[in-house]
Amino acid sequence: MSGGDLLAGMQARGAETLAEGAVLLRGFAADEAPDLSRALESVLAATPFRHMLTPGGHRMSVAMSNCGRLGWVSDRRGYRYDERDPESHLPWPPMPDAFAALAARAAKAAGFPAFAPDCCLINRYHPGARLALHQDRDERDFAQPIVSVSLGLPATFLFGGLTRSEHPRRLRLEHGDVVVWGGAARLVFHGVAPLAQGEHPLTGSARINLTFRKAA
Ligand code: MD3
Ligand code: FE
Repeated sequence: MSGGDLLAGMQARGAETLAEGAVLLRGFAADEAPDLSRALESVLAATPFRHMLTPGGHRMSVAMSNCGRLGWVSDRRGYRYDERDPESHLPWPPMPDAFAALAARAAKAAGFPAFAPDCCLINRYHPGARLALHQDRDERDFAQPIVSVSLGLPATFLFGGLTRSEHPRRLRLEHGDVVVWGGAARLVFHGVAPLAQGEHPLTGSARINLTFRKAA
């Protein structure tokens, strides 16, 4: 994709380029956050948050669930996408229309008009929860972007380079912020610093992050 296409696809207001391929849309989801939260409640009624194990046997501090045709799972056997919730053995709940529509609209605003995610990984952070620096590389096609939506308490997002040794930049992500990670930014190392205490009117003492992926 050319820079011209990227600019043509952007909204006139609110799009900020963090690095080549990484577009921050501040507050993009703020107005619809209550609708997203309601849809999320019905997903979680079917497939509640759980703390997965890393392949090394550590319990993740971030609680996770999924919706869509595929869900990201981790256990002693490794990381992978699976069509079923390993707890219930049932298919993951379908992606709510409001989720899919938001992800497509954000991707389009960042220059990816054809993004159709098949997975939404739902991450819940309580104070102290963190996500160590990692790359997302369990997906089939790295030409597909990842769209992330932040809800509730703010977090310090860590945003490194293509090697683990590159010192990460810190970026505060707030309620309603959406980031589209495509192009050269798709394989950067990233993580989340331990969440600070707080209260948010929509999510209480939690931060929720939705990451939309085209996994298959
Ligand atoms: C940059 N989640 O679920 S969202 C993850 O806030 C994950 O819960 C974080 O990293 C969270 O894998 C960060 C921002 C994000 C998500 C995916 C990315 C940034 C990314 C993939 C590639 C590059
Ligand atoms: Fe990630």
